Amino acid sequence: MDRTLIQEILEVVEQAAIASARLTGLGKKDDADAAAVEAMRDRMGQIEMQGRIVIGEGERDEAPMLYIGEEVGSGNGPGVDFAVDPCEGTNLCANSQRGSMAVLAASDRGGLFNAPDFYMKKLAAPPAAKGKVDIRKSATENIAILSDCLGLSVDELTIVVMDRARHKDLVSEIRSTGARVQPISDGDVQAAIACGFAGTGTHCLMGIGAAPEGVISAAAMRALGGHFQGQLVYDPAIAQTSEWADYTKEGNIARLNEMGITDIDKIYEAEELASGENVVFAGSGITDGLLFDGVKFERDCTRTSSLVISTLDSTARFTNTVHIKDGAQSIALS
Ligand code: VTB
Repeated sequence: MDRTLIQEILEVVEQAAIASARLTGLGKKDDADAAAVEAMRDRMGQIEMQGRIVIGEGERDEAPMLYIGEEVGSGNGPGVDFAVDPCEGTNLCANSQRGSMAVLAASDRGGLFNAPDFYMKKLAAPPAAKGKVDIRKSATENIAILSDCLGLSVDELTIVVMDRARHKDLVSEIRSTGARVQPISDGDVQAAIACGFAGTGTHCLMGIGAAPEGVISAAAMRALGGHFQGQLVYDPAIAQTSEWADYTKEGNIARLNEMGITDIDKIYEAEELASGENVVFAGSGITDGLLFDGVKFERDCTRTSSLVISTLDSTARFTNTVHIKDGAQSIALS
């Protein structure tokens, strides 16, 4: 991968965000997702690369586009692996709530963990706490470490947790330390990455979300130097999700084994989930969020706000783009 790819990747997430944003608030999450998928795939097709989807919309037989293993790009140029989530937070987008975005992670061939469609216990924290907090420790211990590393009292810390039944005990424990809990209905990628930046008011993400999204978060946090660890969850009694109503622990373990994952309790560091020599994360807001705004449609232009984090040049670029419409007459400064 080289730096020219950064601009192309930015445009990929911008186009996906614009396509989804047209369906914001219509209550049609599948349509919003499909629009983002199509736009993302179209723009990827214009890139001079031998691209491959390693995390996408699902297996080939269940997803018409951006399925796992699909080749994208012109077919010439560098080999690039992609983990994509064209509309991360489809419910947020469908209900016009904060935090929905088009995201992807890219790396050299083999540089992204092929995460199964499982759940993942996650711990994300700022760079100052990297390697000091640990997913093996209790929430109480990690909160004390965070307070120390960040120079904040415990009651100044905000810990984001997805609002799910499975987190009842975790939330009670966090509250018992005096730290503040911020529940989110969806969108743990944005919450994880927000931990990487001072000033977002988000200090830590704890709890269980989806594994594929964990890889995208890990790529961003690795490039930022933030803390991210993940551990696959295979026990339906822990995941407590209706998605797994017909699944058993034994069946899930067998599925993992079939995928070649035998060390089922392994704790993955960000550098293992996103292990490539170079890693790029890109996200563009569909709705307004913690890190950037959503798409704004105006008479003469469409505005997008995005973030690209890259190890290629050690940058995190916040970009506002004005996409000028045909026949535009005047573009306001902001
Ligand atoms: C998780 C989380 C995502 O959806 O995938 C969640 O990682 C689904 O979790 O950010 P449940 O199955 O428990 O509802 C998101 O919140 C949005 O895609």
